[in-house]
Amino acid sequence: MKFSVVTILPELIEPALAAGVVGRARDAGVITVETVNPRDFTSDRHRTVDDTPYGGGPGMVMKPEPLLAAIASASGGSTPEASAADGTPTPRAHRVLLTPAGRPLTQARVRELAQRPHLVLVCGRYEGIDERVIELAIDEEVSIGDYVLSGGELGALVVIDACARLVPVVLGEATSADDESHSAGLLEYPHYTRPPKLVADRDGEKVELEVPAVLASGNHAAIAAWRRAQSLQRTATRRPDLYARHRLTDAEKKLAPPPLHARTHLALVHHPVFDRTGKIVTTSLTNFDIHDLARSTMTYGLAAYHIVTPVTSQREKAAHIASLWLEDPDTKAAARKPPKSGSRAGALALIRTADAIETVVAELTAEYGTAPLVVATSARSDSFPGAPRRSPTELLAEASLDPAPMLLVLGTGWGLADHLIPSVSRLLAPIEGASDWNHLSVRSAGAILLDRLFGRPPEER
Ligand code: 4GY
Repeated sequence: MKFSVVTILPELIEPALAAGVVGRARDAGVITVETVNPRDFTSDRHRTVDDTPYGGGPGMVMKPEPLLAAIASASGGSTPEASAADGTPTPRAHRVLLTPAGRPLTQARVRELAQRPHLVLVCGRYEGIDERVIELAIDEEVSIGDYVLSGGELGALVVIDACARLVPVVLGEATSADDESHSAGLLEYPHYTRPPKLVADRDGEKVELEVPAVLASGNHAAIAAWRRAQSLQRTATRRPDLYARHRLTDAEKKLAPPPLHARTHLALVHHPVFDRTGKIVTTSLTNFDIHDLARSTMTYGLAAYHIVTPVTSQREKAAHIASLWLEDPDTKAAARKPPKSGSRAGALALIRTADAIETVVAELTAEYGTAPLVVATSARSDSFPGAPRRSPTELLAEASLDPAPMLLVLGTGWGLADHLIPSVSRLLAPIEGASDWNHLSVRSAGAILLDRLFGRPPEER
């Protein structure tokens, strides 16, 4: 594979490619790197490559003519394909400009670029290059990240390094590059080597760090499973964006706990909540809230819906409304195949009542053998000051791999009395629209939230 770097600072390129894997690939002739300097394509006495910007503003712009000539010289040929007439296949190189305005470089894009026999990497300097050069002589703009460098050279080096390690070598063992492709889209598992017990100093304190026992067990299946689980866990916590896009394989599903929706419980809290004046009150049940949130609970496949009120007669009323709803033939038919048969018949366990949120927490702890992750929702961003904020994606990433149940707590009235609900350990960011009038009904907010967490995106239907 050949790389031609178009740059007015060729001295930046050479030394960075002399050592390591890339250096050896060059020595072996697997890749070749040349530099082409636009300054060598000037005709004035000062070898000028820049000029002032039209329209004014700071800095200079790279002149089109020397740059165009350098790119043409580096690329060979002037047509994208070989001319079929003489039959000699000499297609022009693929011409890439390094710029923060380009398509983000990913491993998938690197794999595509590495298929090309010849890449021309064009490096801008100053404030930028004349736009017409891009129009005339650039096939693709690539960005190595959302920051601004003083020139494209470091970007070109990144592209060369990432491509070079994928180019198959003629001699020697296969690189570890293909090992990564089957964990594509996930972060790597942690690596260890000897010694098995590392004695070291951490901030003046002597510590002993051991290698995870499974890695020395000789059990290859167990090692592979551990590594895959580590990959999944790291990706979920460090890169929720990558994790959200990852489709779990059947093997990975076995490593992961049951789907989060099936162990998520919804609680509608009538006490302790605020009234409009900030006083702690107990609100009354409303028929709409019970019905609509029950429907949402069912639609999104949650484990149960808990109606929380300290008033005994209100709990009885809730149980009555629930029984009517569950007796409805349509509801019955849908509820006959509950996601997982729990302790009681699935459908009847769908709507439950409790005197306090702590009671629900205790029930779930007993049922699952582990305490639930209690997540509050609030229209006010200053409530639950001690609980870390989570976006739905972050919450999914965090809760999906942990086998504990999740309890989503919705408040009635003017919101949950945060200081009286200490079991809450996460806060979902408020649901906001474009206006600053923010008074969604609890059943609307609940439905939106469930869709953000568990709704299948339209493109997957
Ligand atoms: N980010 N990814 C990047 C860059 C420097 C002014 C145009 C980046 O790839 N290249 O920051 N390049 C600028 C400097 C001219 C290129």
